[in-house]
Amino acid sequence: MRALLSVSNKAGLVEFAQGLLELGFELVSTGGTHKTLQAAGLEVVYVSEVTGFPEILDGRVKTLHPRIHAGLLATKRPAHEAQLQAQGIPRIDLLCVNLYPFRETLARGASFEECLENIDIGGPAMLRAAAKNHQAVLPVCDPADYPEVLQALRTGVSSEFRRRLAYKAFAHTAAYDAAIAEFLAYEKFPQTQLLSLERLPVELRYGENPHQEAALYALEGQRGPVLHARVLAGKPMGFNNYADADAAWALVSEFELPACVAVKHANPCGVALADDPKTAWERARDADTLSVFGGVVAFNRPVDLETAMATRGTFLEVLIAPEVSPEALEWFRSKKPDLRVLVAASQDADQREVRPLVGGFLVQDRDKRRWEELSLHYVTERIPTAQELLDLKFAWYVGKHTRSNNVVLAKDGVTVGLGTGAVSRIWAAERAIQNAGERARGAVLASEAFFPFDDVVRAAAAAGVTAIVQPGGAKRDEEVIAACNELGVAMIFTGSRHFKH
Ligand code: 93A
Repeated sequence: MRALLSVSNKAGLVEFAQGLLELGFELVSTGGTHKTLQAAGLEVVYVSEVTGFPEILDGRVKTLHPRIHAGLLATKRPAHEAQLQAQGIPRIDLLCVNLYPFRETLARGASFEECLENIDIGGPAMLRAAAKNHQAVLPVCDPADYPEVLQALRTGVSSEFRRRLAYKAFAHTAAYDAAIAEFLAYEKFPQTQLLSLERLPVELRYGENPHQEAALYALEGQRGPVLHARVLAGKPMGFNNYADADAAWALVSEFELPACVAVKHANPCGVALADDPKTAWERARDADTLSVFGGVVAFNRPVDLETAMATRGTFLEVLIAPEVSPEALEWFRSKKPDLRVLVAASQDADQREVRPLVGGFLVQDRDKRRWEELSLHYVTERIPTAQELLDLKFAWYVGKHTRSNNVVLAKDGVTVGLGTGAVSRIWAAERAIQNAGERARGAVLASEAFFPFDDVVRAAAAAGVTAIVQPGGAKRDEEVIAACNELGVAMIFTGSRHFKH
């Protein structure tokens, strides 16, 4: 058996090569890779000995040779075997390649010439050949896979494993080429905007509705905490599950205190802070016991058995958390076998999000603005109390993650009334107030965009709301402030709008 190794990223290379040697592989490799392996004292053949041709043009031509590509593309069919024999071409059984660091070179602001030089030609050609011929050649392109590949070689390589490696290789070269194309197309485009799509190997049964087909794509270079989350239990994830889990995770990730967010149809229906996740869940559930049914819940703290058991009696589609204890997982598996239990990484790394259009999508930076970054203006005679201020901050975060127009009523770290996705602001407010009922008394109100008139202030004050946060900046701000002063309501302007459509 023979392995060809040609890698830019030399991480884990020596251990991997050592493992291959122990399995009886003969190793062939290119200049730098060869040097690294030889320096580690491993036996390795230089690629020129196979091609009978030197590396030329500063390494631009090293493996681009029929003796390499025939070794990669030959199937196990007798005719192919005979042709290899006739030409004295060695068969390659495993190809380990990772590509010139094009994106990294671009990202560090290198010159145009240097970026061009870092476009790998030979690497993708070999990787694509091996991936096409994965029934005969194992294509390995990610150092993270080395241990699993060695393990598979020791215990037997399944056809599923071969296919997964082939998928990865083509996804990798496709994203690589897309980044190059984008680099050439948009000379003035900020480098950080480079976008490549990768389709994930997740089979969605259908889209938003059963008669729609759907697929899951990731933006390369983004961590996509929900689309890359680990599904530990329950039914397979569906289109709406992903959408709602994403919305819930984005909101719950905003809070420093233990929090629980319940989401229905991409909007929060109950959000609460507490000293522990179990209480946070109970408060979020009780915020709107009707809507939480069939919802998606997110926690920003590990879910333990106590918290898990507190979900008894509420039908939930998805639960997502940074961690789920083994006992909690066991409980979910036996008592709520359909519940999809997800563990996700933190949200912070991601910069981009997309919004759907028919036939395409809009891309934008995520709205990462935090309360601490706002320049708050206390515009009324009365200023909010310390408790009101805490609730205003809480309500503001909820509003930031709720479909526009929205109005959020909150009290003591729990949402008491939510008006979401309304086409006019007063309707959002009326819905929130109606939702809250008696609980509006002593609550605070957040609005993600300004008030065009003083009607929201008057309706809120009549229901017992005592403090308001909104961006300000409307033509009639003076009237709105005057209404607050007349009614004894404290109001803060943030100067920052948070539409979400
Ligand atoms: O310049 S290339 O496009 N021409 C080639 O023939 C070729 N063969 C392998 N780049 C080529 N490679 C790439 O060299 C591999 O994809 C890998 O990234 C790198 C490893 O080079 P070295 O072993 O010299 O460090």
